[in-house]
Amino acid sequence: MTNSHPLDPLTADEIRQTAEILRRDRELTASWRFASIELAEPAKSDLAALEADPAAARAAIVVGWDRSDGQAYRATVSLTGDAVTSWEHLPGQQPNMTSDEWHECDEMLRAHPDVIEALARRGLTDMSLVLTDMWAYGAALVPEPYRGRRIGWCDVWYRDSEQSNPYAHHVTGLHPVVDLNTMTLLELEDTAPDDAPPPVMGEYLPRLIPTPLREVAPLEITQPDGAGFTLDGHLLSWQKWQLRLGFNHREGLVLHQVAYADGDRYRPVAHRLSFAEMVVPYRDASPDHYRRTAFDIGEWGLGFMTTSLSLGCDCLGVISYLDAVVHDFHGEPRTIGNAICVHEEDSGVGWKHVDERAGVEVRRARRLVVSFHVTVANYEYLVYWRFYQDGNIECEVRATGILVTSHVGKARAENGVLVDADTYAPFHQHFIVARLDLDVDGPDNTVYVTDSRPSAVGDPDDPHGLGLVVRSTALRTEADGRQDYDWNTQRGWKVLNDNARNGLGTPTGYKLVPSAAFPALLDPASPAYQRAQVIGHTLWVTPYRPDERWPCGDFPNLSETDSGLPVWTAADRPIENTDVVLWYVFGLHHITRPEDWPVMPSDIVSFWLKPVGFFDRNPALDVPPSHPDH
Ligand SMILES: [Cu+2]
Repeated sequence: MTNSHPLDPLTADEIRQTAEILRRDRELTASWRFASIELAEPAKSDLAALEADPAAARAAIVVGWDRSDGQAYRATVSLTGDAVTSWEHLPGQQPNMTSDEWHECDEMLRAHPDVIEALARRGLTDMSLVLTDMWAYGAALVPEPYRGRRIGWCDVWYRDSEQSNPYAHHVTGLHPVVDLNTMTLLELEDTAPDDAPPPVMGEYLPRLIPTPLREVAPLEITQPDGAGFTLDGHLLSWQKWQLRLGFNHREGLVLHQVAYADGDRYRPVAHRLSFAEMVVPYRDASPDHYRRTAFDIGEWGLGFMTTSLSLGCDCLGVISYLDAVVHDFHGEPRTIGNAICVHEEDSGVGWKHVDERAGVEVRRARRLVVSFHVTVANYEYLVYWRFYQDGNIECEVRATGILVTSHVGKARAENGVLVDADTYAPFHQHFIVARLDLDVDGPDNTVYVTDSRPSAVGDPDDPHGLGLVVRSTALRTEADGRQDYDWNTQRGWKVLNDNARNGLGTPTGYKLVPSAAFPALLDPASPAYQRAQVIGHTLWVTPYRPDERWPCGDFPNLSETDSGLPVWTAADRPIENTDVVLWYVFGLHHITRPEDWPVMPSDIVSFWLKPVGFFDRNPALDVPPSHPDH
């Protein structure tokens, strides 16, 4: 029997109970829809007391709306108290889109006579081969008569056969605009009515591709004595690492209370690590693409789109899986089996030296991997958090799946690349905002920007100009905390605890090693930038506030401006020697290639958190040697 913990995600029963309490106490009608139901996570300051209390209170946060008038509300529901404890009207806000609406919209459009007729004009008559794909978009681009309503716009796709790639043939020029509350077609844009999709090879299933499969030798990972980690409920322990796994509809996997054992105590490294937003502007201004600015976390939710993993395919070796529970828009729980994967991996050589007398001394490196996979319509994001024996934490993201394409027609050919016959893939960017609530040896930390600066020839103390100085500058307020990467100084950021000292007498710390960072390359006046001003900097630093979770605002769906980080940080609050949260913006600057078609080989990006003076020496000295015969 595993004890529950105040940070454990809501169970299926708790989700059901939350919906029932809210329906009962607020007398909700049949037109009510649940956008999100999640654990009301205890504030950091309350956690210790709650952990010690077996009857600790549990609560849920609900966001929903009434389809009949479009009004949205946010509620807190006490599960232990069986009551609604807060109810907030959210005028002018659109809660996240739901996959139920996406499916309803697809069904409605595929049965709509105007859509059927528009497709027939192109020679496309089998509606079972049609997929319509609804996107959310920015308020500034919604046609004037529909402003303020819950609006989606759609692509129409046509597949060759039942099992064919649904995203192989874009029906270019055809875009339904839909009111999602009345579920009615408002407009059917049709700018290329006679264009039949060209023949392409857009398939990836073995039986549909024109190439025989290559031969590969079997490769199996075995751990004869089982895995080296233990998973007790949501508490994960492996060698010297310990952490707690969380999950919600929006962030998907959340890592809590990450700590490293030093002697007989666990030293905190991070209180909470997650992805808080993903912004994907497509950089093509043509009628088929100008509305494509996806907020995959704020509009759709990584948790809602998490897919089940399969052994031997998604993860290799001795695996433990955790299920996750989300819900539909009626508040009914939905369990995602095998949503989170935990396993160990060999990671090559960890350290090595060859000495004439002592001989070869070498250690294999091992890492603990916690991962989940997300399918956002045509695209996949695979997220891996990796914990190493030397104290490093690596966060890797793989992007794969099917590119968005259109037929060249009116497309702006300079904004993308040809990937198949008359088939063009626009350039785009995937900005991911990682929310890193580090607690290095406790909550009170200071972030320092580190810049490497060379000496100049002629310095009396350094006549050959060889010296390199690393200047560390404390970030004292939120204005300082807006940081951009600088290649010329190999800029990085250290999170130090100035109240703690290592054995060398210097503050203990972790370093954010920036990689996969790139500039927004968007005019700040553009509607896309206005909604996601977070992408204007590589790093933002804020003081911890439990309710500051979403960098582009609580409700980026159909938003006009970014009501998150730019608004919070306008107060320019102090961030020195306090509980800091780092918001790191990284991702993929996706200049599409023919090789990304018909299914994209994983594009891989990552960033690292590395100990810097957290330990007195290499903490992996105690890793035992492997047996050479194995
Ligand atoms: Cu991409």
